[in-house]
Amino acid sequence: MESIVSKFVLKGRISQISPLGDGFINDTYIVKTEGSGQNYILQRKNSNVFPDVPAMMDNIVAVTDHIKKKVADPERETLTVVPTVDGKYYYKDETGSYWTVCTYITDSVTYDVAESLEMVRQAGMGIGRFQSLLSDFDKPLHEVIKGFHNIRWRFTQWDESLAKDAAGRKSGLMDEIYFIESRREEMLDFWKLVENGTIPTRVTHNDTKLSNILFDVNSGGVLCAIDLDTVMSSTSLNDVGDAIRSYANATVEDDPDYSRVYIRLDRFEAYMDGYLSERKDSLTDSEKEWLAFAPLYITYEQVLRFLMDYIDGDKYYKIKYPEHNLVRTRSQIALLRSMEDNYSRMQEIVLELLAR
Ligand code: GN1
Ligand code: MG
Repeated sequence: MESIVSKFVLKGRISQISPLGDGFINDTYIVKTEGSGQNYILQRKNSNVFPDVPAMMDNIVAVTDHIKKKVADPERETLTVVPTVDGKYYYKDETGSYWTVCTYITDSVTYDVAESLEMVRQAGMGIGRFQSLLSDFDKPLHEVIKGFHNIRWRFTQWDESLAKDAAGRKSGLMDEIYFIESRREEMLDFWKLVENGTIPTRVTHNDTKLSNILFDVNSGGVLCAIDLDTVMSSTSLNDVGDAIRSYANATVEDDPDYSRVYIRLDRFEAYMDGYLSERKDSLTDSEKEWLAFAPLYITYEQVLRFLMDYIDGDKYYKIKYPEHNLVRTRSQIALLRSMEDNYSRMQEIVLELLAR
């Protein structure tokens, strides 16, 4: 690994390289150095998930350069990608794996479960600010994962996956498959509004779960959104929806005790409050109208993706035990049911916040 790190322009002498975090997709390491005060994040990007890493890094560098020009502290308020000695933003090793490095932002921390309402509110502000900073970004972005949050495309994959039944698991999953099918039209109806432009397309993060937001250890405030792998054009509603999916869940997203899974409306409100304090004046009427639905859409998509991966034989997400994707599926179904039960209250909360 040291020989890989040596391909990048790092300050200081490498003293330690160790695994970091719990990402579902990439392999992440922290690289500690001596003599420079600067540590780094090294990642092996998952080429199964990201077929074109150079295009992905193009997106990330363009977006972070844009943000850096606008913020007070460009080293802490967005990621800094570190180039290789030959001026690229990735290194491809002999086995074909792609590696990237960015700086480790000191005195920063991430969380898997929200610890306070204020933290949730800060995170809402953080994503709102991320979207505002990129509202005038006008370069085209590569579509690094085809149809990432496009449920029409997800259904195409889903139908193929069911037809193939690669792992022979389908027959034991009738309740879960029925759950997906019974909501297919409702989700497509929402997506049609994105397709026909009623809901606008913007630069979005697309993976706004809690652990992808960096907080300042000392102030507790949000520093920036990290894991920019999926920065693309989509509806901003997805960023809000995916955040609520993790911030407002009373427990972790793969809790096997489904009785612990439900949407906390106080956290939903705190997140929306923070988000709207940044974005209220910039959202269109259609975005405001569908804001409360966004968490249902993205949680549904997540159920479909976890279940599809289980049906496919666990090819996409890293798993920690054989039934992990099924547990994730069922846990997220419990969350979606809770959102459905509370949907009218969620709509009221959004209206109250917009009226303030
Ligand atoms: C993945 O990369 P990571 O672990 O932050 C996934 C997201 C899912 C999430 C579920 C590229 O996110 O879409 O919502 O797991 N990222 C990709 O926890 O598929
Ligand atoms: Mg990711």
